[in-house]
Amino acid sequence: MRVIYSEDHKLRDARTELHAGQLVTPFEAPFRAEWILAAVKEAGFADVVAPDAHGLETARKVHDPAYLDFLATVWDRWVAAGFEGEAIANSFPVRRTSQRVPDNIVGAIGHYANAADTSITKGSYEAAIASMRCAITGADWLNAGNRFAFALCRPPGHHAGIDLFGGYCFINNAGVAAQRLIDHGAKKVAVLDVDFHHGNGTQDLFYYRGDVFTASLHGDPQFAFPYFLGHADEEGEGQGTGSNRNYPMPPHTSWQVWSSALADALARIRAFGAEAIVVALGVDTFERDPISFFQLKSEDFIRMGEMISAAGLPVVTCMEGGYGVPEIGLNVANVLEGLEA
Ligand code: OKP
Ligand code: ZN
Repeated sequence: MRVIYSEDHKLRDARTELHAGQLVTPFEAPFRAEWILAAVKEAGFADVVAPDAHGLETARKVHDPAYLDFLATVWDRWVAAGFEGEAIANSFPVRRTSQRVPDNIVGAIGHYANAADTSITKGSYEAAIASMRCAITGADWLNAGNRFAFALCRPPGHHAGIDLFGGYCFINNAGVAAQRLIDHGAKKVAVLDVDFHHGNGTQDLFYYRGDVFTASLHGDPQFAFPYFLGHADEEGEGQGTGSNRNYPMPPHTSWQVWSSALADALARIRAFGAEAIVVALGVDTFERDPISFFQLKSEDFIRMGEMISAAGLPVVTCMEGGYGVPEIGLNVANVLEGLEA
């Protein structure tokens, strides 16, 4: 298992998250990656490397280039407007509104936001680029003929859509990794999203494409973020018809129920003909995660890795969510151990 990690994740260190009507210290904070790295090393995964210095070529194939330009410049534009707080979207193009991009930075940030929970700060873009580079470097480890890589991505990516940020995500790392595998010759790949939250961004990237199968196991959007996508009847459209699968599950879902959804997703990934799996790994399915409502226990994450490994495909794992509790590191290490078992 090659582990890819960049110190530059620390550049993403917001002071504020709009949560429950207050500006709180963000759940998605630098300690997460530090705890996960420490636990992964502690578990014996010692092959830790820095990512290669990739540009935006791959990201431009899954994101709107104008959106990537927005991400690169939003902080400077916010500061130039004279604002002193962090950049938070508060006005959105919703039903029956124009979808043209406003010149004004407050309008532009609303245009590109899918949630107001993600304050943009100095360094957020640079950290997102470093995170994306970890994912590409992980994909390239598979392209070189290896079976397993773990991209310790931070900030996460699976809520980032074609031209949308939010849910703590800016660039869709798992989506970029999938594109990288395709660009290096894979005909078909799968993104398997086991984060507690629906991978709405990843679904958006590939919804009309037949070369990337997307599957997501998550809290039912009737009750959980991202609320507006993730239902079981979203199956892909056009060339992508049948290439998206959602497994929304209710509060208190335990390993027994969750793992049967995983088994179904893996069977469909095999039937699709995927040559590799990109796992969007959130460990916020853990029973004590502070913002989620599933009931997985630490030992369940070993079984999760074993089940994914049994599909017999190369696997690049990209870090997504998992918050607050010390067990996030152990739970990630358990998945990696299960993969290699
Ligand atoms: C990102 B990932 C807490 C709930 C609203 C959205 C959660 C984003 C989760 N304020 N924030 O999928 O773990
Ligand atoms: Zn999550």
